[in-house]
Amino acid sequence: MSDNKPTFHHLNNSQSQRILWLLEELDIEYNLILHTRNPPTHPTAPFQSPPALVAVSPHGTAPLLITGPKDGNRTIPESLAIATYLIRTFDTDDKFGLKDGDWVRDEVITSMACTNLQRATGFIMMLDFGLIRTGEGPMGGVLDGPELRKQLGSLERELVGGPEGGFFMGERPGRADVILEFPMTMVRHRGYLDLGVEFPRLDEWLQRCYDRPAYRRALEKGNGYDMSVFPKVPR
Ligand SMILES: N[C@@H](CCC(=O)N[C@@H](CS)C(=O)NCC(=O)O)C(=O)O
Repeated sequence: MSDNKPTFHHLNNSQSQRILWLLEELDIEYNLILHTRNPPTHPTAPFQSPPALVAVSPHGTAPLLITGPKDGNRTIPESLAIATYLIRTFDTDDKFGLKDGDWVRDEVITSMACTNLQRATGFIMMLDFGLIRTGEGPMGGVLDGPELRKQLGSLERELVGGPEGGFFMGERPGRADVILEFPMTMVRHRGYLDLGVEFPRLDEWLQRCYDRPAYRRALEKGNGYDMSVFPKVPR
């Protein structure tokens, strides 16, 4: 391990928090570089990545992982690619089940998180941040609310019908749980709907993630994770 220690570039109030959680769940050594978003008063790039992150990241975004020398000091952007690399490289006991566990289920739920759920939360985020207007045309009313509820309904059914233990992948979080944490935190922090009332099993699942000792350590090591800091534009 000592010859293959990765370096993780993290950005506050961002989806890279879930990778910090994964690093802690894996219980490996890593170098951590904390970046802070530009201030809201920045003339051209408010809340965006600061110059030090832009300088190292091919897409100017976090999360970003630089592998250890054994793996060629390779730069890996993209949450899912980083998560898969970390698990394949360091989960030697197959705790995440990507080798001999139900990796097909993990792939399906990860895909739900990264495609339909991401699209639903992304659309509401654009309304929320005032980037687009809503209610115009028949699809406006579908995407603004019903679509998110449909995706969360599918996920809740997967959770309830899945293996026992409280996480999507059973008794401990899998890659799918880690990837889902961010869109679900967006729903909770930005108040897109009341998870506890509408999707109580998902709400309990999210709390279970937050209660993991590794999750708490990741919060302590990071530099803030509050997705409500971005201004809400009234509609
Ligand atoms: N598809 C990428 C998205 C990464 C991304 O957009 N990260 C945001 C934080 S949530 C970011 O770095 N924003 C700052 C910027 O774009 O300048 C992933 O899954 O990791």
